[in-house]
Amino acid sequence: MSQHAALQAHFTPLDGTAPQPAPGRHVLGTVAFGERTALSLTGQGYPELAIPMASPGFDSFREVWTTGAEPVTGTRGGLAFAHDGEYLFISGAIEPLPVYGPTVREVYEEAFALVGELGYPHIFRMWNFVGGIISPNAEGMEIYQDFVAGRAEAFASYGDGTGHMPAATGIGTRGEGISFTLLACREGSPRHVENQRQTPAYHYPEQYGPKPPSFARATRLHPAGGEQGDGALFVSGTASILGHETVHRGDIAAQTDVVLENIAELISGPNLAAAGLDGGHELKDLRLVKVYVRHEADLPVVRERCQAAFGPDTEVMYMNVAVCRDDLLVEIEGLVP
Ligand code: 3HB
Repeated sequence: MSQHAALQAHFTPLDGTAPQPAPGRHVLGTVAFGERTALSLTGQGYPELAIPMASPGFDSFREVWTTGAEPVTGTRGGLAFAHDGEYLFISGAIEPLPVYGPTVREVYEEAFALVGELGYPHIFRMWNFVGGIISPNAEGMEIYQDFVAGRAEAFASYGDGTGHMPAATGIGTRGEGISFTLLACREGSPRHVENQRQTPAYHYPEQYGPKPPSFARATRLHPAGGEQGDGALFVSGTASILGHETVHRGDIAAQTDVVLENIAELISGPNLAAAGLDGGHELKDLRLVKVYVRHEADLPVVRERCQAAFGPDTEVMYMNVAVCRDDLLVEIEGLVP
């Protein structure tokens, strides 16, 4: 993130040792992409969400969010949180259920209520980890659609609708149950960005499910007191979708190229200008990239294309999990600091 921003993130190995923040930095929260499923306040006080996303040949790692101020931490219901006066980190976990919608609605509403109560009204990034994402629930509905419906109901009572939907990822895991992490701020102002190549997800037609997914393609965080271009640009999970349709079914190389082109367009000057934002970026500016690959055997092709597209300073982690449509083979997210 920019030198003005107090919020930063990095990846560390998942080797059992606690992350050591740099002098003057404090851990706000972590996400462990490993073998376990758990949500807890660690011995050091901050929340850690553990998600089963690791597998042989792919990466396991911890994502560590740090700030410049000492955080206050706590738990409430199924939520664990930490906040530092400007940034709030919340993680939540829902155990495996036959049907998720009503519980997703309840737990996300709890999280949105906490955002309000603690005084961090602007959610700027969410990650949703959905076990069995394209499997049916006990009523035969795809679990992703079940999840999306519950989340949409929760979002209906948060803010005033589309303008407040943050950048997000909605991705499969190698376990069961649903968990999430959100980041919100007090004084800063997030600006949500759509992609001129893609239909806004919240306007998807009904063929994909009864409710459209509640997220923006990207969010730029304008930190309190900063200049417009100071804030990080958070890029949502991006797939091989043009308009609202999956393109290049069954062709991993072509899907990866479309994903990279979609992100390149999303973060480009002209696309940001269409959202009223200044600046413009290239793929090599991305950091903290996560690449979700549906089929294990596709990893070499995806890796080769990503290595060619990203810069030498781009950290890239690969995971072998399902994506939210059964014809999507790869999804990529990241941020521009
Ligand atoms: C979501 O439903 O939050 C979501 C799903 C995706 C990509 C990004 C966000 O496949």
